[in-house]
Amino acid sequence: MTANTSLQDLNTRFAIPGVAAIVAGEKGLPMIQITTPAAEAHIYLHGAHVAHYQRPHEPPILYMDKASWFEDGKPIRGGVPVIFPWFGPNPNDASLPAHGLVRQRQWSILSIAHSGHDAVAVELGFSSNEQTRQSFPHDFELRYKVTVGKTLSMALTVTNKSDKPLTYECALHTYFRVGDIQFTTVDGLQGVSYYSKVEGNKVFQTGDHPITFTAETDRVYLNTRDVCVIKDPILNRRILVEKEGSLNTVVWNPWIAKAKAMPDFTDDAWPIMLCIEAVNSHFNAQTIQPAESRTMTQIVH
Ligand code: TA6
Repeated sequence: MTANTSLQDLNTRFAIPGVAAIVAGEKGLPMIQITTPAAEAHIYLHGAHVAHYQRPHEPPILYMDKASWFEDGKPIRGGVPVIFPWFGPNPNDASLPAHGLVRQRQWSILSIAHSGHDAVAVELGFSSNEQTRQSFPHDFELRYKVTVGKTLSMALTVTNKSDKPLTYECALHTYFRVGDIQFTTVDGLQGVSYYSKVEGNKVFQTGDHPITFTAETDRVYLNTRDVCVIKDPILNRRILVEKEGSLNTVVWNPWIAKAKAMPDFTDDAWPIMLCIEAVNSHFNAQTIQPAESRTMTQIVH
């Protein structure tokens, strides 16, 4: 079966004329192109990766690096990486990819449908298989519902398909486009404790002021359900980042040295991106019983 045939087949089954089409994206990877009066979006089947989200008369909301890989077996740098079943390096095997197994694998389209006024809901699926069981010996099913409209809503549901409890970490590792990180602030995490990965994982308590950025910032905020507000005076906008079913929020900017050290990250791009991530990791890893499902959602306003 050729790539075009499979695109043809996917469009026959899921396309909505003038609203949703499956096309060849970067490096020919299949991509769902969503166009509505409220917003446009691109979702790659590779990693179920939301790569683009933009509303009329506004710069893109998500950051996508020009140097990003778009290749099987490699993560896309930007947009919304879907992280499961471990966050960061694998605790037992450093040779395994950071941030889990599913962001580098092809997901299936389950449905594409209108959702309310001016929105479109795309549902994608991924299930455990022989390959995933080699590095994560559990049976699971993932459902990822992305709703594109005036807001961008992303809901990741994990179902335990085995006969024993399933413990996992997960994250929606969202890269936002900002005008200049040096003038950007983040409100909403005042008073929340965090540990800083660039300060020896020491724990700090945020004061009653917004977060500002003057160096590499890589923080895991603990036990917080708070809404974050990215205040961007350069692009003259505020982005509200709401979440449900997540107890950690990660705030990350690589700054100068780390940006240079990443081959798939443009050296001088660190000022125009900021990650605000909905996460369940470490002490907030999730455990679900056989046949149980659990959902984590991030909503970008
Ligand atoms: O979420 C922040 C973080 O864990 C950072 O430590 C940094 O490694 C970032 O993710 C990027 O990870 P990646 O595997 O996408 O290069």
